[in-house]
Amino acid sequence: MRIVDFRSDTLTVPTEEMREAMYEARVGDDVYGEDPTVKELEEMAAAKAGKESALFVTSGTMGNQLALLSHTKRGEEVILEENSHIYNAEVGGAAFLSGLQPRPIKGNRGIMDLEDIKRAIRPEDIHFPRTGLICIENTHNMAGGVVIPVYQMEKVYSLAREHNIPVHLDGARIFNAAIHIGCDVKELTQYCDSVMFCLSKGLCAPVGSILAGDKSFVDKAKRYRKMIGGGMRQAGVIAAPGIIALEKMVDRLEEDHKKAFGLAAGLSGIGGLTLDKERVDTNIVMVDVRNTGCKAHELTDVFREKGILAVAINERMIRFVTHKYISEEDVQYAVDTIRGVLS
Ligand code: TLP
Repeated sequence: MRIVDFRSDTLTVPTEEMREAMYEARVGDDVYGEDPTVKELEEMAAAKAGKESALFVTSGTMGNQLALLSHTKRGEEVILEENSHIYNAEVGGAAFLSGLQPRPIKGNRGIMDLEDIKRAIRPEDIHFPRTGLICIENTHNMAGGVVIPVYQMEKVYSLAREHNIPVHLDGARIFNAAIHIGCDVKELTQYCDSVMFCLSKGLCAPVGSILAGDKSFVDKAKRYRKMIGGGMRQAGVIAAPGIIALEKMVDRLEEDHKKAFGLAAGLSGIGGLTLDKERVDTNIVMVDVRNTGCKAHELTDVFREKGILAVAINERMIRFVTHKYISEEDVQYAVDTIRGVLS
């Protein structure tokens, strides 16, 4: 059976070139700071993000959690969007690891209103926790791959600066955002103190993410990485495909966006499915299935039987993510199959 797997861009496997680079990678013990390939990746990643320094970490979750640990003190509050990955999908790590109290704000398609952020920043009072950090997610996953515009990033950053609060950017898919805007990724990352981005999603590396910021921040994060067991030895073998990811896989994200627009256009013509195809910014398509009379997971179960894999994110929404290993023909096949199921 033909399988088209839209569950996530994390499903991308390394390319042949990446596998060769893994085989040939020069390695050393990275805990001793002696792995040349990791160093090369970290230097390249810092330069791309326009930051002084960068750290190679095992996952996006680890990168975000190290950022929380490094920016804040226990008992502080972290302002974040209520559907953000850090708040919902990192196993409560903010509370468990950093001792933080989350202060979620309801966003509009993932975008937090500046006035809401202002109101959430705690004034000095013996009763209140201090606001230790503001997090932004760009692109916003659960809002449907929405791109947070540069001006919004700038506004949040200048507000945070007025209050001496650092800003962390969960940029798991920040290159998708930059490609959508048509800007260099630095235009976005200039408005944060730290950024995490993933090499293992649309960029196809098998593993790993980057956490970037100024040197003192990254030095701190490196100690925490060691503490939580993320100090890696001959990590050059997994850093090597990361270098190819940054060098060669960023521009092709545009293709994933085109496939997502195609998918959205196709699905929006099917009775019972609700989505605004104009609102698909990047490689994620969220479809509301309420009007089919079925629950999202019931539909994903039926789709699966037909070889179309997607994720039910709640009772009424299904998420489709496009990536390198889904072709335009696969998209058409999926649309036709889903139309067949629903008719
Ligand atoms: N997202 C995954 C799942 O965890 C939901 C996916 O399939 O989209 N920030 C954002 C915005 C993310 O979307 C993700 C992963 C992460 C952080 C965490 O990255 P990993 O999976 O490498 O820990």
